[in-house]
Amino acid sequence: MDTPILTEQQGGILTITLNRPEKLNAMTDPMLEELLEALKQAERDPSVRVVILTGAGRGFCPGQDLGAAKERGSETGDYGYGKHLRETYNLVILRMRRLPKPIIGAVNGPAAGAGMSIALACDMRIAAESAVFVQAFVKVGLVPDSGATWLLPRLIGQTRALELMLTGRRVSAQEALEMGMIHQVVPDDQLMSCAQAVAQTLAKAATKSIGYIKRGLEFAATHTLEESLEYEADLQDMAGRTADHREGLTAFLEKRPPHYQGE
Ligand code: LHQ
Repeated sequence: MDTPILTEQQGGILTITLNRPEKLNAMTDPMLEELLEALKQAERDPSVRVVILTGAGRGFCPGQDLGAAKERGSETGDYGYGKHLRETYNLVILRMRRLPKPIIGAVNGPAAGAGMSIALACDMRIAAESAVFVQAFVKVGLVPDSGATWLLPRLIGQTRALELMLTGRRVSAQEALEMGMIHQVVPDDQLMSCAQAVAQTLAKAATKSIGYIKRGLEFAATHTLEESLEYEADLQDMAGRTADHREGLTAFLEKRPPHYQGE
């Protein structure tokens, strides 16, 4: 197999491309390992301000490679899917949600099963017109995983999430937009330029502030208002001490655009 994950950095934008186009980028162990490594590198490297995640060819990601899953002996029960999830997908999803930098999912084609979960774990989702979203798990006798049970109802509500999970039907990019699952639908040939344009704006933003916004929303999703007010105050303490906040204030008072360094 060729390199299963491609990475390319231009300015502050790191593009991670799932690269197994002949199988719509179905996930294998090496892909999951390399994706995790690329996310760790994005976190470590201060020059990375934004991540774009996309797929090579006509697919985004149809989830676990079902051929590989079968080969590993799932039918005889000597290989546990739970262990596999805990050691691979779960780490990827947590790493994405906790990355203190924005991730834009440029969904270029089918996002199914755990591949849809990976799209949902991005902070923003821009989809090509021809992309589809599929809660495929039920179609192969499995359950939504890789964060789908947590992420999808929060985006589109329990009623719609349950319907998609129970039927496993294909949802077009347009319908996903109407449901509030994604942020934008664009013509196929404009997907990457649109994702780049959003990324360029975010790459010039106050990166620490964005990291704290992600943390605040994640915390609030599982805590009370009182706890969230406390957490907001802690985050605001930290944001208030950043160089970018000082620059934001100075720029405002000097009536000029701010120049954020991500510090
Ligand atoms: C695939 C796959 C695929 C291999 C398309 N595998 N080849 C996590 C961890 C541990 C254990 C278990 O589960 C999980 C979570 C999961 O992700 S389970 C859910 C796995 N995903 C699915 O069930 C989705 C299966 N795929 C589809 O439903 C369709 O392929 C979609 C809707 C994604 C796209 O449909 P089409 O655009 O009509 O394309 P296609 O079906 O013709 O697929 C193109 C090729 O990609 C084809 O190969 P071929 O050699 O015949 O051209 C497919 O076999 C291959 N492919 N998904 N998951």
